[in-house]
Amino acid sequence: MTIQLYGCPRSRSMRAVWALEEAGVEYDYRYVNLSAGQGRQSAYLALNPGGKVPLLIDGDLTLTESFAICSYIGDSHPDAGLVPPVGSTDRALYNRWCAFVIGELEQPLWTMAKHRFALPEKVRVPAVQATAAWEWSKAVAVLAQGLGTRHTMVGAGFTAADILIGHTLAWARAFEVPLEHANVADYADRVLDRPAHASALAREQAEAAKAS
Ligand SMILES: N[C@@H](CCC(=O)N[C@@H](CS)C(=O)NCC(=O)O)C(=O)O
Repeated sequence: MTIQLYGCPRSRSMRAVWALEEAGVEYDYRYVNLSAGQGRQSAYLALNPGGKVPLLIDGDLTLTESFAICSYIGDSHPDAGLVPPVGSTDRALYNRWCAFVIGELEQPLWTMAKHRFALPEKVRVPAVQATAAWEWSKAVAVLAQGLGTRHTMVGAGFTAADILIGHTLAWARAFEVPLEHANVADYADRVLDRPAHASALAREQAEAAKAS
């Protein structure tokens, strides 16, 4: 059965679509128009009670969380080399950097987004932007140090850790948040220049346009 990927342009579903494109997997894209509230409609909540994207369905498996989805795509398509082998040092480091993205790197950007537009206006706190910028500086400094002169974040080649980090750096650029470190900026240019990233962007946009 063909994989179904539920997503929306300019969201974290880009990570899952990018991984599918890197792995050369065929998939049906299901557009969830978040701004129109489709993520909160009962049909979608029945699939994902969290109401969020990305969501992947593969046969009996229904999976949320971009980190888990990217790793699943990599594990189930080992030839793509998107995840290091289970039990290896590189797999441990891969898990470390993916968890760092979710728990540390993206959090200041998410705080900025929540207090700029995502939360109801009455509970937004404009002053938190400066705190989030400070937290971003700390997190991106850790990334810069871990990256050093490496070409990719883990092991010898491109992995889904680069997808999660690359997407988050593109998110920072979209928010006009500086990457602050030359090695991080060069790395972002490099990973975002991959053909699979361009295909993923084009697919999400085309599917959204088709559904509108
Ligand atoms: N931790 C989740 C976060 C998913 C998430 O927050 N997705 C946002 C879009 S980037 C969403 O669907 N928001 C809709 C909502 O909260 O109603 C992941 O990494 O997949």
